[in-house]
Amino acid sequence: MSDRKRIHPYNQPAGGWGALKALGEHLVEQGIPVRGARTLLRMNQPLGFDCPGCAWPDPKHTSSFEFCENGGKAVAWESTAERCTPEFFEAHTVSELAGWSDYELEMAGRLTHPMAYDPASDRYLPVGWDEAFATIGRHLSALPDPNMAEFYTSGRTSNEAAFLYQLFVREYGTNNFPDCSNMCHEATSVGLPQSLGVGKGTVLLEDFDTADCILIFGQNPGTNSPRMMTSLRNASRRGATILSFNPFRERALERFQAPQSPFEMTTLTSTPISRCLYQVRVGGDVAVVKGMMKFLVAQDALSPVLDWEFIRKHTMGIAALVADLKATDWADIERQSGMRRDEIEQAAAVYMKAPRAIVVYGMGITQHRHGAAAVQQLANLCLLKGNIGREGAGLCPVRGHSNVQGDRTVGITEVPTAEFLDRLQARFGFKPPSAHGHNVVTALEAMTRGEVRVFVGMGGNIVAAMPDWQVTRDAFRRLDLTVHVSTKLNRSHLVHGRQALILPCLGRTELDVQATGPQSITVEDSMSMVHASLGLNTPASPHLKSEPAIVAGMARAALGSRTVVDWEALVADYDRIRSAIEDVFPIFGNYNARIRVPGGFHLTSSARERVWNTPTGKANFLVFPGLGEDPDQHDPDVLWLTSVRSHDQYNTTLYSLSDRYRGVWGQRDVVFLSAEEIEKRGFRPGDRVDLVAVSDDGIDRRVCGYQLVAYSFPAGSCAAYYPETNPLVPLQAHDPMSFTPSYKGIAVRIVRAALDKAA
Ligand SMILES: Nc1nc2c(c(=O)[nH]1)N[C@H]1C(S)=C(S)[C@@H](COP(=O)(O)OP(=O)(O)OC[C@H]3O[C@@H](n4cnc5c(=O)[nH]c(N)nc54)[C@H](O)[C@@H]3O)O[C@H]1N2
Ligand SMILES: Nc1nc2c(c(=O)[nH]1)N[C@H]1C(S)=C(S)[C@@H](COP(=O)(O)OP(=O)(O)OC[C@H]3O[C@@H](n4cnc5c(=O)[nH]c(N)nc54)[C@H](O)[C@@H]3O)O[C@H]1N2
Ligand SMILES: [Mo]
Repeated sequence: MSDRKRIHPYNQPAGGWGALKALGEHLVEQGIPVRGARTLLRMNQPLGFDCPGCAWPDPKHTSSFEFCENGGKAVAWESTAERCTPEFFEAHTVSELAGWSDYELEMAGRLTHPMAYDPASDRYLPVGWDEAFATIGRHLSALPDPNMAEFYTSGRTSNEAAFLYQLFVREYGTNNFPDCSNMCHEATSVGLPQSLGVGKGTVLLEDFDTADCILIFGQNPGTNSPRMMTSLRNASRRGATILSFNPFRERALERFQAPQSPFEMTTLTSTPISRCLYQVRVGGDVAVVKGMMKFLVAQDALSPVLDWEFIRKHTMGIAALVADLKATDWADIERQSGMRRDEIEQAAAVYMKAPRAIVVYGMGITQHRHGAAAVQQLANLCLLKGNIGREGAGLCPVRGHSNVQGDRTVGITEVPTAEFLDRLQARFGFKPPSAHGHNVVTALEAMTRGEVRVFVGMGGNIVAAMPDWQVTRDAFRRLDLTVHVSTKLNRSHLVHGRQALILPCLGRTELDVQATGPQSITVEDSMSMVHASLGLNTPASPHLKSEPAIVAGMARAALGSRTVVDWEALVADYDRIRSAIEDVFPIFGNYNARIRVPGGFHLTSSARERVWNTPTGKANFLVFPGLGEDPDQHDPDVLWLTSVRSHDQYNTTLYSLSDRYRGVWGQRDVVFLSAEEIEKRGFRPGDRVDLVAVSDDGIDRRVCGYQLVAYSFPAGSCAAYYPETNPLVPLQAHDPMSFTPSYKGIAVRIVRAALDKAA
């Protein structure tokens, strides 16, 4: 936090000594230099807890200690020595806290007591658990229609808590499950089933050991899934070709120094990662992928390079795809992608020649108005070469939150299938609602229309994570009751309804003791491996409850005598929750036995087996007409802004104000763009500007006083940090298929700062 404000390039490789130093400093800042280090040794171990950071898998969860700077920061953040107590809330009104930065709010430490908002004093006051549950029960029972409540989930929630949560909410009577994945990989969950019949990836960690080529689109592994660097480094060292497509030359995509390698650490050497790093224009990926496929199809006409045996046996729609590619002009592809034809052909040739290829992608693909279509074009690219369902090959969406994928698997969805609802009814005996519920965008729209009275958040910080802050905030302030199950104080607690509750819960690292003894929970990683996690730290406060216990408390209070579920029994022993999950979802067969095997088990992905659960019974080539152009894009003054994570943040949580690899220190109000784009607009690097969103609804959306940073960045594009730039994203700017907000494709103009705060 102490970094002096400056822009100064960082020339070291990703990882290495810089990472060790940064984590050491972070443990000191959280007041746990020794205890924190000890806690880290239990991360991702057979009898330890699952890292609460990202969803990248571990080598069978049986490895010796694997250093990960950002996993370490996530753990230290949760195990901090700081406490946010009733005395803290006594000392600060909510209006005062609203003026604090997000960083300062979370630095208050772990929440220790359930708290209820008191309008008379404008403070949160301590409240007993029973009274808190009774308040929730009273509000929910009073609603004339259960669809007037929203039940949000953030992806750290365990399978057990998530399953109980959906059980409670469905017995209560709604499918309103806005979820963090609506802002994240929904484009995958919606796009891939149409292509491959399953909304998940098709690779396992071991596939990285035999892939000949790895393409990485719009994902920043060195920061957001640093343990992935081990796989990439090994692949690079054994000669696999890695190509990256990203507007930034992200350091970890260039070179990586493995903290695990005594040789690299002592000789200060590193491993090159990407053979080429293509600086694609923001939003230009559909064009790149179509260009690559156009090249493959053209080559195939000369001599076959596509996997025709696979295409004939397993797919539908090749003719329409080929026709669409033929009709697409190279000039348009070049303009939209920001890449030259020869570069795209070079990349395509590498992919063409590779016997086995993995296509990896992240938020740079999904968070666009055409996110689901972009995902489908990546699936097309894989299908052309038969790169699905064989060793060393496949599609690899890198999930975000450590259990966002598991939450979906166990029923957190606003669009449940009839089969799932039938099984739920058969197992529990109540009739769950079948009408589709709200996702985050439609929930907010309903809130804005005044159709929602109660919001319950199972983790997360939705008010900061959502687009269009003004609209979001107005909507939350209209509610009768807002409830947040949280570990730390955040913005969502301060933008509250008439009544508001903060319910503090145990974190992943902490011991969870219920009536039958200590409990473990389970999570599913990005590659569909399910394994147990056992917290061992003493809880941050004796007043915390586990997420499952909190769900049970809310359920009993809201459902009263009408519930058919024995909530006490389920919470007393999480094995019983897992048995219930298994009853509803047969893929979890033998759940309790299988998670006791170190490393856990794999939930099969049908596409990996080349079983296509699509309406056609085949994998589908899907055509996306056009290249994802946007109406405003031919206005030369408009820049396409992408909002990204710094190296020192976890979503809305900031660990510091610096971004080491990008050379930004002590500040976040910066915008990256090329020197040419700066000059073209009559500015100089270092000038302060306002970013003004371009939209046709007449609303002035702007963020002010941003410093221009000259950077190697594609023409027509710029980047700044999430969540500060969220006010710029109009709520209606989302993918029509998946409703994913267009966080990475925001049309903006830059204007001289109204208030020049340059110092
Ligand atoms: N330490 C840490 N770990 C995390 C998180 C965190 O915040 N901090 N968040 C977790 C979550 S919930 C998620 S979803 C993941 C997010 O992990 P990522 O998917 O890596 O997310 P971002 O950093 O938002 O953006 C990814 C990359 O996309 C690039 N990009 C931006 N726009 C475009 C574009 O139009 N095209 C292309 N090709 N690239 C583009 C950016 O430059 C960036 O390198 O990480 C998870 N892990
Ligand atoms: N502009 C822009 N906006 C974005 C994105 C972007 O790239 N750009 N990314 C989007 C993405 S990918 C995501 S996933 C969302 C993230 O949205 P969320 O998941 O809603 O946000 P987080 O910042 O992860 O939530 C942090 C809070 O979670 C609580 N918490 C932490 N651990 C636990 C726990 O174990 N249990 C409980 N109950 N609570 C806990 C703490 O109180 C903490 O303050 O943001 C989205 N918003
Ligand atoms: Mo995410």
